[in-house]
Amino acid sequence: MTFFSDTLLGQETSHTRPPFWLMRQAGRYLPEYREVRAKAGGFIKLCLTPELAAEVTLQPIRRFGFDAAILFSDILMVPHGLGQKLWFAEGEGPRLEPVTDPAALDLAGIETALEPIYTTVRTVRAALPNDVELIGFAGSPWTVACYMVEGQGGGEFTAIKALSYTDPAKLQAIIDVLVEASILYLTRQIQAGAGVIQLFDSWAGNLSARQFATWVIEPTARIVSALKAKFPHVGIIGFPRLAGGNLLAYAAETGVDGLGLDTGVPLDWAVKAVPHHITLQGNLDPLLLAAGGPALDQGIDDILTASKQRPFIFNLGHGIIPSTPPENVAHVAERVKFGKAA
Ligand code: 1CP
Repeated sequence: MTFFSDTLLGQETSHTRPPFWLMRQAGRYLPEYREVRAKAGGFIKLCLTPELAAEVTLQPIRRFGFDAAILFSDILMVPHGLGQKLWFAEGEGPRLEPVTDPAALDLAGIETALEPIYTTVRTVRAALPNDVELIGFAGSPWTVACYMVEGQGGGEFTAIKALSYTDPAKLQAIIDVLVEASILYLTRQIQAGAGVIQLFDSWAGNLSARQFATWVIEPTARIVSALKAKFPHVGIIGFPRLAGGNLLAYAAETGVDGLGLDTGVPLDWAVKAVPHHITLQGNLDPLLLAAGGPALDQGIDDILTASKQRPFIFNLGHGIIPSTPPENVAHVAERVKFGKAA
C-alpha cells in the first residue's frame, strides 16, 4: 500500500502533507511528451504501443515527483475496444462514428483489442518506485456514452439528451454495455498492477436530478460494487465534473472512496458537507496553474489549508491545459511535496 492509496482509503499516514498528482499530468505541455507523440504516428497508436505509452506515463513522475502516475490512455479507448470507429482529427479532438445499434458493440474487444493497455500497466508498475501509486482509469458510462452518441465532444450534447428522453431503453442498452465493459477493463488494469482507479465523469453536469440518478449514479454504483467485491483494497475516486447540487447524492450513493472536486466547488463547503468517510480531491484551477505568480501561491495555500481538515489529495479541478509552463508545475511540486515557502 502507498501513502496515496492509504490516504484515499482514509487510513492514518505518517505524512503531514497531502499526496498529489494532476489530471492530464502527461501531455502536450511537456516537450518530452510532444517528442514521443510525434514519433508515435497518431494518438491511438500512442495509447496502444506499450513502450511509448509507458514512457509518457513516467515522464511527469521523473520530472516532478508526483505521488501517483496515471496510466496514459484515453477514455475513448473503451468505445474503440467495443469496435466503434474512432479517430483523432488533428487539432480538433476525438471523432467517432455515432453508435446506432448497441447490440453491435462487442465486449470481447475489451480483452483483445485493448490488450496492449494492460501491458502498459505492467510495464509502468515495474518501473515505478514502490511508494508511487499507479492510477488506472475509465470514463464513466454517461460521459463515454456522450461521445459515442454524439460522435464528438465539446458541444451541448443535444443528441444524447434527446435520446435519453425519447428512447431511454436504447440509451440504457448502451450504458449497460459500458458498465460491463468498464468492469472488465478496470479488472484487467487492476490485475496488471493499477492500485487505485479513477472514474472520469467529465460531462456529469448537464443533467437534472432524476437523470443524474439514472445515468450517473446508478451505473457508477454498479461498477464500484463489482470492483469492490473483487478488490476491496483498491480505492476508487469518482470525478463527477460540474455535478453541482447532485454532488452529495453522488458521494452518498455511488460507494466511491474519493470525490474529485471541480474548480467551482467551494472547499470550505465540501470539507463540511461531504460525508467524512470520503477523501476529497482537487481542485486548483488549471488556468491558475497556467497563469502562475502570487495568485497561484494563494490557490495552493487554500488547498493546503483544506487538506489539513480531513483526508485530501491535492489535484486540479480539471486537466492541465497545453499552454501551462512546466516550471509552474515544478513550483506546485516544491510547495506541496517539499513544503517550500511561497
Ligand atoms: O494530441 C494529443 O496529444 C491528444 C491530447 C490528449 C491527451 C494527452 C487526448 C485526446 N487524451 C489525452 C490523454 C488522457 N485523456 C489521459 C491521460 C492521463 C493523464 O495524464 O491524465 C486521460 C486520463 C484522459 C481522459 C479523458 N479523455 C477525458 C476525461 C478527463 C477530462 O479531461 O475531462 C476526456 C473527456 C477525454 C476525451 C478527450 N481525449 C482527448 C481530448 C482532447 C479529449 C477532450 C475532448 C473534448 O473536449 O470533448
